[in-house]
Amino acid sequence: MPSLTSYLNPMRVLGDAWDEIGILADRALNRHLRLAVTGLSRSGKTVFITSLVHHLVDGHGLPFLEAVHDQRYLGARIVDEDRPDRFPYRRFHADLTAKPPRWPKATDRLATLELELAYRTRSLVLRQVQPIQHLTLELIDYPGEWLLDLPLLEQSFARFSADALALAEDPVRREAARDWLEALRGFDPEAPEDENAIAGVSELFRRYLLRCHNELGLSRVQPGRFTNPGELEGSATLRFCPLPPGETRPGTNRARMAERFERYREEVVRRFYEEHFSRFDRQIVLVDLLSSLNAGPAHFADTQETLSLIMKSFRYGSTGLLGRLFAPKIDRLLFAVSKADHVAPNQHPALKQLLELMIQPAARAPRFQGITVEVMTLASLRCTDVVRTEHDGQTLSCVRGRLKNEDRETVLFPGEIPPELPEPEDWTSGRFRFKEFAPRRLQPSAAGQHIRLDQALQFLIGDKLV
Ligand SMILES: Nc1nc2c(ncn2[C@@H]2O[C@H](COP(=O)(O)OP(=O)(O)O)[C@@H](O)[C@H]2O)c(=O)[nH]1
Ligand SMILES: [Mg+2]
Repeated sequence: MPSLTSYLNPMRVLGDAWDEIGILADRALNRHLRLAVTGLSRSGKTVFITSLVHHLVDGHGLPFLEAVHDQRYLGARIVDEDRPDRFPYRRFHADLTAKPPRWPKATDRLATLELELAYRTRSLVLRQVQPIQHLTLELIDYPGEWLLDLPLLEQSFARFSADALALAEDPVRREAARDWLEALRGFDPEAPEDENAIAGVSELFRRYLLRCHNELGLSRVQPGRFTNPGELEGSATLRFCPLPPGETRPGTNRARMAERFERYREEVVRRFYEEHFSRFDRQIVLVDLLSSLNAGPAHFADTQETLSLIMKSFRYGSTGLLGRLFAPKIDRLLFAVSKADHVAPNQHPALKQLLELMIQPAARAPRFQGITVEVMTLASLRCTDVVRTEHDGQTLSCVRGRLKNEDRETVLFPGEIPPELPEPEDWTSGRFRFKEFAPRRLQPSAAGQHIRLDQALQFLIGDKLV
């Protein structure tokens, strides 16, 4: 209850009244919040969702989530856990709580998980009628690679082909593309349709993209379902590849490939935007910035390019060209550097600033005026401690943890994060040495198992728990 003094303070009374009206207005809307979690492969989506649910079940270790801080949060339960498209929380949770714990296996498709959160409202009016309120939180995990397909919506098969062929000439990619390009020289697009020949050359194209994605670690790899097929694994829809220019005559190899490209564009890309993306309320994009710094300037540039493509998705529908029909309704968007436990906390401000610089140009665009964009650094599962060591009379902040596939703990100095966008000459050899850590076992009801997961939650859902 507000204290006596607050009744005597007119500003405070007004503030409380606004708060009350805000809560009541919110309660008139539906109590279902769709929070999408995305990021490129291995950016940390699975671990993020698993840790999030682990903590939300009883609200432990989340002091920065206001409802928890105010002791109004009561807990969460998973709804309809056994539906086939569900995020396999139990399995991933079992991985992280096993002795010894292991990182969950990679996933490549859209999966959802529904939680029902219970909390006590702070509304004076609602407290009289229904003091315990519920919010259904739907978490949607989907590969960020799918967002990179957005430009295909505006492209013809000829245009897609020209762009992809030019990209395959890039010095970083040329070698990986060799087998496919060679097969393409022996492939006649104007010949009568031959499904075997089409399948052969398309498969080499797919292998080229897989090499770019898995071995070279590049993220601009289109079409996204070739590397992250999800439910399209093995489907004929994926049997096409870019072709050199030429006229499309019916009954030819080219005609069949062009038709499949169009089907991909309409039934895969457009459908994803219509059925999923345009229905999300909030979105977190996880970025494994440390890995891209580790991999060098070409990868860093690729990540930057990728982020600006991803940003375009959120402005999607604001141009007349694509129509406003399924413009996203997202009102809060969080870009988060994941795995921040790879570096000491004194590096976190620079890490955050670096990501801010990377997304800033796109975030200033007009469509973003209705979206609150926030940038953060976090670790869903903290696997390290900080130790300070002396080196040449200087104090260094190092991290201590067990490296992946090693038995003992190691102390290492992972390198300094540049607070500015690094120039090519800044990449002196061995400047960044971020190593992968083994997971620490997720404990029930313990504090300090993550970094800023609660602050991320406060931004993403905190305003709905009032
Ligand atoms: N140290 C650390 N490593 C993490 C964290 N989150 C993810 N990782 C690492 O990143 C890998 C990929 O994470 P995952 O959640 O499977 O990525 P996804 O492909 O985006 O779902 C894991 O296997 C871990 O090695 C974290 O919070 N801290
Ligand atoms: Mg995953």
